[in-house]
Amino acid sequence: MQRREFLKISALGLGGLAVSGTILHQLLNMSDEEAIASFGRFPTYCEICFWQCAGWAHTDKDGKIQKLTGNDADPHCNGRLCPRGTGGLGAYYDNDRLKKPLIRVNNSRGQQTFREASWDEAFDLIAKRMKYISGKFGPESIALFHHGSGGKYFTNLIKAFGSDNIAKPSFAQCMGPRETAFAATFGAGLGSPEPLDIRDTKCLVLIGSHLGENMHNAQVQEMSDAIDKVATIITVDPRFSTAASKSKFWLPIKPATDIALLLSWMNVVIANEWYDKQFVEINCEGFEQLKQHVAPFTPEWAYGITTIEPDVIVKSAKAMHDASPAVIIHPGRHTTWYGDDTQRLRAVAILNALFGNWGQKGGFYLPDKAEMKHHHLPEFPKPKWTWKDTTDGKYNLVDLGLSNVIVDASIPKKNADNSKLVKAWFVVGTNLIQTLPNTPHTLEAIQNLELLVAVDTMPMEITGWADVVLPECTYLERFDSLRVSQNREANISLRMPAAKPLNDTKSAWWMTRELGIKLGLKDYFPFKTQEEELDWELKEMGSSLAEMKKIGVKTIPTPDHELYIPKGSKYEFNTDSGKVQLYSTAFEAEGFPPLPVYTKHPEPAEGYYRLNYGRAPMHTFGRTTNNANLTDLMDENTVWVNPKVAKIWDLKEGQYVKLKNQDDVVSSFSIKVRITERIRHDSVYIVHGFGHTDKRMNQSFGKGASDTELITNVMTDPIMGGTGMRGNFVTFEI
Ligand code: MGD
Ligand code: SF4
Repeated sequence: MQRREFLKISALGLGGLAVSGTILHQLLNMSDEEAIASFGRFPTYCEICFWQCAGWAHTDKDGKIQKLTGNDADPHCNGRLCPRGTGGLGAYYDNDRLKKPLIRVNNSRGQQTFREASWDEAFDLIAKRMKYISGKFGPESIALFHHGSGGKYFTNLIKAFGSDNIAKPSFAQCMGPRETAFAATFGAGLGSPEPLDIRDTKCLVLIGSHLGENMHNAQVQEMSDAIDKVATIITVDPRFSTAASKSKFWLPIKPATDIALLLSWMNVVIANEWYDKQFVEINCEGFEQLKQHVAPFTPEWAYGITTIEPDVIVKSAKAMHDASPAVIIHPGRHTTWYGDDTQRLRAVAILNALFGNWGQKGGFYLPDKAEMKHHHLPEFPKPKWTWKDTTDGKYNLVDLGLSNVIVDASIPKKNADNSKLVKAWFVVGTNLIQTLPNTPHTLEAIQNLELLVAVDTMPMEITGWADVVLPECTYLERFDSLRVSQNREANISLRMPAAKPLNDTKSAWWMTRELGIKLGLKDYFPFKTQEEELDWELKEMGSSLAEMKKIGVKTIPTPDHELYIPKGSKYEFNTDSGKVQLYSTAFEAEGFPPLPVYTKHPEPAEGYYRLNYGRAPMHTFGRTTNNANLTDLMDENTVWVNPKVAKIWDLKEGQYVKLKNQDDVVSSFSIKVRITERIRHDSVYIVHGFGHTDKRMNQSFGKGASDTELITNVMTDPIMGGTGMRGNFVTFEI
């Protein structure tokens, strides 16, 4: 399988879908040179997913945006946007976009009875209610949920108002276990883009990471490079993913048993002395405890749990050893699966450490990041309490807000101290209804609020529950903060508008300043325009807005930054001891197992199948499923069913069924059956983000099924509070 073929497959899915006759096709027909020569060109970075590739928005002679292309100087994309990014124009041209501020006209949330309002009226109402709620319950009772660029500005506003109840679903519903586990082991989380030297690796292990379908641009490109250079790919997945089809080893593991496999790999690596003795001796602590701990976890033991044959466990471990230190056990992103996720990710971190791949070519490189100066702001008031004070002393290893804890803190408890109650939500760029598991619980919290403000570009489900809806313009119509990202070389990227905002939409930067002024917080908003602010920041970094408008991306390498450390050298890790903690003293101090343990998880009852879910390369969560360019490529999800299961249920390819979960929750809409050997007989698989229930979204309403609706069993991670979502089982309603 050559690079070009893998990229094509991962970009369009195994079906190799045709795009001819679509808008996307016409846009793609224009070469970059033609576009640049004839049209205007504005730098941007993509907001269609959070990889944030930098590119150009091209406009025609009438100033209409016609095409998006990648910026050659950008290490996130190397000049090529993925299909979603290229189709990002569909977000701008979407007729269903929110067009004006909306105010609820009756008191019943969930009934979409809004009237249009002016920005001034909307801000007046929000400011008045915020002051009232703050007077009655304290400023801490105002919480913020956010995802995407606009969140930063609202974070400043909410902090300036006196609350630190701020959370992103990309932590407790996504990367939280990974970041907590790597911080406990190596002293720091990994951040984004993860510093993985995939292009030079000799062995890449994907354990529950479906890179290629999960389209993180440069990582997919680097994986293609690695495949070209004949790297060994090892994929552990109950589903035959696109990556599995490119792998030397595919381990179709029984779901929920990954920790057993990881422990067994450690057992084999230590028993055969396949670990990096020098690195372990100089840079790690707790090796003897680890050795004793994993001694019983033989491949034969793991076989009984994982269904992976002992021989395959040994051979795949040997392949990692042979490649080391140029080996990567990929840490993944969406890691909230079974509630013991931080322990699973600790096992991933430890296995990486055993191969001595830290700071090594083909392993983890040491990233560089530009230092950014911010204009001096007055200090934020110190809140009297935060979400952490509502958890009875839990989650002490976590600093970032947990969205699910803030939801819990919004529901008054019977016979409990309700002095720390959240009473208002700002929801910026996140569709909490589809994003948080256990929707009835989210709705119960919403019904207890005194104010819900939703800031969105689309009439997504969450906006239907809001009291005030603020329509943000899309990323192609606004400036935003500089993208300052870690990479092999520190770099920054500019986003500027390529066109005026359509309708009466505004940027989040503008909204927070205007609202801040109404709240008497003007000192926190020293710049009159975002252009002024960007120019000030860029000049502090030795560039300027004028320069960045021309080049879009600038590398600002830190002098003397080293990408790798010499083999055999001592490195100072940011843990208590300065060493990699194979045995976590931080976990021990909090009463958690200092070494990862395997616990058995419930299995499906007869006639039920584990609900597994993931991504498709042409969509990002639910945010793209109304984008006409992308629905041309995929307009509904399907439920993957093993042929054996299809036979039992007499299911036919293409037939529509409803899914019902273990708590008798039935999907709102029917979903098409896809019969395939690529899924195990004990599971089904659907792509997340479909099954929208808001009729205002014409492309996506009623298309496919929502996995979130069916996730009513949430297994909370005791270490970091993440919401494990893969312990739900479904059956068919035909
Ligand atoms: P989306 O559903 O795409 O993802 O959760 P979210 O970030 O909430 O919602 C994005 C929202 O942002 C949409 O309402 C969209 O219209 C809006 N939006 C898009 N662009 C803009 C913009 O420029 N400005 C503003 N203001 N709004 C904008 C993602 C989260 O979901 C994550 S990170 C993960 S990994 C989890 N994945 C996941 C899963 O796979 N399955 C289930 N069941 N739940 C999951 N929850 C988590
Ligand atoms: Fe945009 Fe694709 Fe890059 Fe994500 S990977 S930022 S969708 S171009």
